[in-house]
Amino acid sequence: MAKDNMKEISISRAILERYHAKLSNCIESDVIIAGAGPSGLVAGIELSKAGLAVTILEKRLSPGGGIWGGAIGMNEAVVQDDAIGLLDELGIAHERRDNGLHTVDAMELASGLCFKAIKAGATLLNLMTVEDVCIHDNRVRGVVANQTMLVDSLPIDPIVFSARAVIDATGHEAAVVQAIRRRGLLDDSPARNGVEGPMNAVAGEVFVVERAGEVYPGLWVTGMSVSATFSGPRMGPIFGGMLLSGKRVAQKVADVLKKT
Ligand code: 48F
Repeated sequence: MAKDNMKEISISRAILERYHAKLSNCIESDVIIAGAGPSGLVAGIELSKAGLAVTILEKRLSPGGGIWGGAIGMNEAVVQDDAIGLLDELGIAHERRDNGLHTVDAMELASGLCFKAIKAGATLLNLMTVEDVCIHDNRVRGVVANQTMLVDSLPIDPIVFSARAVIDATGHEAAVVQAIRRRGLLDDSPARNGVEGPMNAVAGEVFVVERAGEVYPGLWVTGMSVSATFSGPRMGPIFGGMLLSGKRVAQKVADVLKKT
């Protein structure tokens, strides 16, 4: 066989073998995080640093969620004082503004969080859409996921990623919570009807941190999924609450998993 041809075969084989090893390894994790936006990535960093095996499943090609576009496509993110310690820990630069606010280059924030999550030990799979949840003995035990390109296009079955804990970090979609809610399994009071409230940046930022937590045995919410689940306010282009919500949920999940 020609030498060039041999090299092409090696390139393809290297990708196939490495990807499948990675995939096979994360079929069973300590924690599955659905969605790689700011809250999911911070949760992934913190839980990996705590020594847990973390898999992050992201439906899009690029992880980073709503960070990349800043606001109306202007790629600066705003972060408040409370979350600056976290940015410093991660080595992400920021510039002070008035009113306790800082700007961060959105490209640096998105790529920095992805980089840190992987360096901390998390496995990040893109193009993987979480479409359902696994429940055994009234506890979430994993998620059902399919390649994004196949979802709604071909009748091809998904696979299951199992875990001791699942975090819904899918943003406004709250995809894992919705999978439970549509079966009537969520304890739904009128205040938890899944419709986000109108914009209130200050209240919203507090809400996503305070209410980040377990919503069903084995299932936690963080970031905008918190607002979508508990009908909290929208909050627009400010990201500190998302980062702190990811940190808070990671602490809660780590506490529970370390005890079990
Ligand atoms: O939307 P996203 O950035 O969520 P977040 O971490 O942060 C919200 C902020 O970006 C922004 C804000 C509030 O106004 O400041 O909205 O709560 O990231 C969610 C990620 O989840 C992915 C989606 O592509 C995005 O990268 N995602 C959504 N649905 C699924 C999913 C799904 N079914 N499976 C896998 N990933």
